[in-house]
Amino acid sequence: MVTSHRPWAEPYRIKMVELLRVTTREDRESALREAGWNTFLLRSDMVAIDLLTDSGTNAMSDRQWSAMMLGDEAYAGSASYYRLEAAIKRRYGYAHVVPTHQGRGAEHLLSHMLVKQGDVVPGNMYFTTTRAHQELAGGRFEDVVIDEAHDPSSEHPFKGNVDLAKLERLIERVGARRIPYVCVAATVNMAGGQPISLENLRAVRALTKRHGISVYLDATRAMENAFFIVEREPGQGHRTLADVLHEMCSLSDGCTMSAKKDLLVNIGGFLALNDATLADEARNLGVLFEGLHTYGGLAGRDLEAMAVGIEEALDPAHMRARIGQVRYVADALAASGVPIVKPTGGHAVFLDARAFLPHLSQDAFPAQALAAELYLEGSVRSMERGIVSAGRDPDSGEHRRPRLELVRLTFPRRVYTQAHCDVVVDTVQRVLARAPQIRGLRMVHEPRHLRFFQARFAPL
Ligand code: PLI
Repeated sequence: MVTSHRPWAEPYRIKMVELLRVTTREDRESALREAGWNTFLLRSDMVAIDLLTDSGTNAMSDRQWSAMMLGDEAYAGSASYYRLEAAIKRRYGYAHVVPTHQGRGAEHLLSHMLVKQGDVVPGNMYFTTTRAHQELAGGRFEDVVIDEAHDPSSEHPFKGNVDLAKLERLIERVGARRIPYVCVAATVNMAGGQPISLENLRAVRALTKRHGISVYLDATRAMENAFFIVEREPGQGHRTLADVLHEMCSLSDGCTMSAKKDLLVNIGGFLALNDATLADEARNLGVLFEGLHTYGGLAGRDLEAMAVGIEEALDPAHMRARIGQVRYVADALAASGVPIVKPTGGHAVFLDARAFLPHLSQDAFPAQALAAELYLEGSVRSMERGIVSAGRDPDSGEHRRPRLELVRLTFPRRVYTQAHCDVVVDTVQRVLARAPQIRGLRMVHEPRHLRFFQARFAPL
């Protein structure tokens, strides 16, 4: 803690700044038109406060930047790989580490190895790239998260928990042989960055073990999940983040990881596993899709930055400030009557677009329209997490219709100041004040894969 009188303050000071461009409303109207009302298609130099994602948008420390100078750029056997491997083994505890260019690289390797045509992969709510790779490998995702996760007003402290009865019924229905593994995300991004409890993770492990089913963790924001366990779970308050993280990983057979989140870097990921045969296969497949197993599509310097990031991210002062900033914005919004997902998760504040724009049906893409309005109003970039992100059902071809129709304000780590946060709150409040006048959108271009990234819209 920086001072003893506050729960948190940024445990760093700023050594270099990146200047922002000031735009007019006319500039933003024309930028949004060019972007087809999709915030993913905006040029970032037209955005002042970029809350699109916390992925790869973190500010690295002076220690990470200096570690990059030690990057060993050897094609094979890079010393940087061995330093990263040691850091991952120490903190995550898995036996084998295969670096990948980012999280979806690890998801690709895992799905390719384990998912066969007709398989079912249960998970605590879907994530876009994770499910896409399961489907690409011939599998089908089945949601086994607790019902509270789909209810933005539920204050359940662990909305990322797996519904054990749903999982058990699924195993009975399709048979354990059709389930290559259970995919457990910590935290659950699409539910609002909601954590899973240690107790639930232990129960998932026990249940799947009885049926001989593996568990793979999506550890992308597992350190943030560990923070919530220490903060909220009975009997866990005395433990360190590192200790809890280690136990979470010990309850799985491996993990996929997007280091672009928890690990405070701009690029990187890994697949970690305990099974030696599977690890050999992953290293081999990695050569095809990522790069040799000691660099995985990354530069040696990227591996160094990740290794340092692991230790910095486990510092409790870092995590208090990180989660504290997200809560600061969420609490200010909630206090002024803005409908948000509760409780506030780790990486983002999620606006409930259905409640924000009750006059728009889901076919008018309310969350997409709200994200566009936030940009027009205050040069704040956010992301749709609703019907557009959910995509189409591969069997019926119809839109999937998630109950959650959300706009995500995602906070990059160590990037924005409290004044920026105040601008965000002010922007959302202004849009809320004119919400009844906001019109919906229609989709005029729909890409086949992960459509939310590149879809284009026009006002109704
Ligand atoms: O963007 P990648 O390929 O490094 O990672 C994919 C990925 C996997 N799991 C989870 C929980 C994620 O949140 C995730 C990526 N998330 C992004 C890009 C986001 O904006 O949330």
